[in-house]
Amino acid sequence: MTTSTASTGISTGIKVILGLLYAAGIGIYLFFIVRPPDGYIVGTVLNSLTKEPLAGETVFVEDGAGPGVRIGVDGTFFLRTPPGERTLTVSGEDYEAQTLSLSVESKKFTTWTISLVPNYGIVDGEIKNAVTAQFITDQNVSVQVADTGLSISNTGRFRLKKIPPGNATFRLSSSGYFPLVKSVRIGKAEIKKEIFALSPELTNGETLRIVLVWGERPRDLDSHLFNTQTKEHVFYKRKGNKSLPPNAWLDIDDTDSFGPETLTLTRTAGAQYNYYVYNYSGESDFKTSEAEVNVYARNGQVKRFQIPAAGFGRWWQVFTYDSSSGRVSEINKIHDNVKLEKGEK
Ligand SMILES: [Ca+2]
Repeated sequence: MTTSTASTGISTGIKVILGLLYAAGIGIYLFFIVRPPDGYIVGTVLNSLTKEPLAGETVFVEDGAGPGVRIGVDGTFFLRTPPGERTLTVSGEDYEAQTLSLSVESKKFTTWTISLVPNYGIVDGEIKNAVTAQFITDQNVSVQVADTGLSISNTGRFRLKKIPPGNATFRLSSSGYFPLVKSVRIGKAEIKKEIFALSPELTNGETLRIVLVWGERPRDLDSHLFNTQTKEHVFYKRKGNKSLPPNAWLDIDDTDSFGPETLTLTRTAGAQYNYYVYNYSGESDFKTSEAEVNVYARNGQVKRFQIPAAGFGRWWQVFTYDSSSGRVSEINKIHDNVKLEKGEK
């Protein structure tokens, strides 16, 4: 009797286990049979700034239902997912992650285009000859952005992406031109146009070159060079002369934003000069002009002046120049107390 009861207990246990296994089998079977087939999401990931697909970038697309996918080299992706309301997360190292909700139907393709906002800025550079204001198209110019590893070699124009927001230091060089260093202030998710005006090396008679560049506004800034002894005044109305007095010449007067506006001096005898920039069009404040003056002597750049952050007026008094010593002395003040007209020639 005792053995029989024990035997009955064991067989009942086996039956329960078998029953459970059977039920589980049915459940698994039903899950696969009854569950509706997956749907598909086909998408393209764009850069919100350039509107171009993020080709070749490392960007992941996930919906929480699986491991997710990485976008392809053409910026597109294909994700198989259970049907229903899905929340996609799209993320990449250089972009703000984005989530979006969409409805996926079984066995159907849902197409999406997603724009990601970059965490970086883009500089569209124009490389010009500072004396002619023409694009340098006959030879490559090397462009490097300090501390970023970014560089490019190009003629005429270039586009550099992934520039960290803040102040970027650009270094440009090309045969026959003085190397140029320029600070560019760039914001996150900003495309900024910048002029890079390279000064040709000075030839025999030339002693000093002054290159003015600025931003989009004001449209028209003007260079003024004033000889304090002879009262000779070189500016857009009196362009001067290289080989005769005043031995200074306005190479280029730019009137439609960015510059370059360039002056070259040839005088070697002792003379004192004042150099000013005037906010001619005046539709916006000098301090926001991003104006910059580069001064070159025979051996290359001797000074770089950036528009002061303080001051009020339409004149920027930049520096004085003593042609005997070759000394360029900084003034760098914005004010209105300039009367060039007195005694000028
Ligand atoms: Ca001008």
